[in-house]
Amino acid sequence: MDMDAFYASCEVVRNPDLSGKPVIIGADPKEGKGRGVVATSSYEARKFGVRSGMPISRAYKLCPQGIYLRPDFKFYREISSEIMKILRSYSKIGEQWGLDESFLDMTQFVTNFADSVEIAQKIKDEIYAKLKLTSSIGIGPNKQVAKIASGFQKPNGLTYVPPDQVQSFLDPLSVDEIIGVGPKTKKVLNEKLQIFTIADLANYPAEKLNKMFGKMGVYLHNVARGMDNSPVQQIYKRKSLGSEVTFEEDIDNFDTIYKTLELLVDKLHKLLLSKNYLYQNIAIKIRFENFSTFTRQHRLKTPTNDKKVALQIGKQLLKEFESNPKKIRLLGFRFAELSKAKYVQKTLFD
Ligand code: DCP
Ligand code: MG
Repeated sequence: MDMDAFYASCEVVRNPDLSGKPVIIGADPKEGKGRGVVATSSYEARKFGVRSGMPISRAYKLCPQGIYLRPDFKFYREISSEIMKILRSYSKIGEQWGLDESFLDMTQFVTNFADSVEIAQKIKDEIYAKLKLTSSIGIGPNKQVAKIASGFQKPNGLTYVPPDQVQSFLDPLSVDEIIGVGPKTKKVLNEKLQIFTIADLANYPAEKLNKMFGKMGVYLHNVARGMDNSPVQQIYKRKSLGSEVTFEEDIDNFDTIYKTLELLVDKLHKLLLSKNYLYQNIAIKIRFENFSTFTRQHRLKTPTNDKKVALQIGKQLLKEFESNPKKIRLLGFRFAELSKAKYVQKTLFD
C-alpha cells in the first residue's frame, strides 16, 4: 500500500479548498528564486511536469500558479500513524517504509490470491472513509511484485498480479521500477549493457551481471524473473535516519560545512539514541552550485551508537571535496543499516 501524493493530500484534507488544485509541498519558491526541492505535489501539479526531488525554482517555472506549502511533518506523521493503525487491523505482519508505504503479509488470511483483492478494496475504502485520503495497493506473490503493482495504476489504484502473470507483468517495465535501481544503476544498465526493460534484464546472462554488480547482480537477475523471497517483517520501521540542509547561499568555506555537519550529526544522533538504534553505516551527501551531487559512505565492522565516530567518519568522507573549487549548495548526513540496540543503555544513576 502506498498513499497517493501523500504530503499534498494531507494538506488537502486539512484545507478542502485546495482540492483539485496544483499543490506543491517543499521549499519556499520565492517567486522562482527559492532554493531547496519539491518534496511532493498533487496529481494536478504533476500535469505541469512537477516532480519530487526537482529544484523548487524549476517547479515554479513549470507551474507558477501552483499553491506552494512548506511541509508539516508533525501533521503527516499523525495521519500516517492513523493509516498504519488501520493496516495493522488487517494483518499484524506488516513492514512500514517511510510515512506512506507499507507491506502486509496476508498469507494467513486468504485461501487464494484472489481473496486478497477484496481485502485490499476494504482497506482502501476504510482509509478513505476515515481519513478522506486515497491510496494505491498492489497485490502479488512477493514484495517486489506487490510494490511495483502498487505504483502501476496510481492514483487510487488496485492492481493484482496473479503468480502466473508475474513475468508478463514485469517484462515491459523499465528497469528502474525495481527496488534499489536508482538513476546510477539505470544508466549503467541502459548505456553499458543495453538493458532497458525488465525483460532485457531477465534475458541477460546471470554471470555477466554478477561480474558487473556483485551481489546486486544476483538480486537483479532474480527479481527480473519475478523471484523475491524477502519476508515482510516488522524489524525496523526505518532503515536509516538522515537529514540535509540547503544553504541560504552557496558556501565555499569548509569551516561552515564542518559546523553544519556537526549540527546534523548532533540532531540525528539524539534521534538515534531516543529510538535505541545502532548504526553500521554512515553516509554523506554533498551538492555543488551546479547541482552535481556526490554521496560517500563508510561501513563499520560492527554496529555502534558512538557520536564521535560518526562525526569523525563524516569529516573524513567530506575531506576529498575540500579541494573542489565549486561552491556548495547542500549537505546531507545519514545513519544507515540501523538495528535495535539489544538492551537500553542505563544512565549513571540507574
Ligand atoms: N518525499 C520527499 N522527497 C522525495 C520523495 C518523497 O520528501 N524525493 C515525501 C513526500 C511524499 C512522501 O515522501 O508525499 C511519500 O513518497 P512517495 O514516493 O510515495 O510519493 P507520494 O506519496 O507523494 O506520491 P505517489 O502518489 O507517487 O506515491
Ligand atoms: Mg506515496
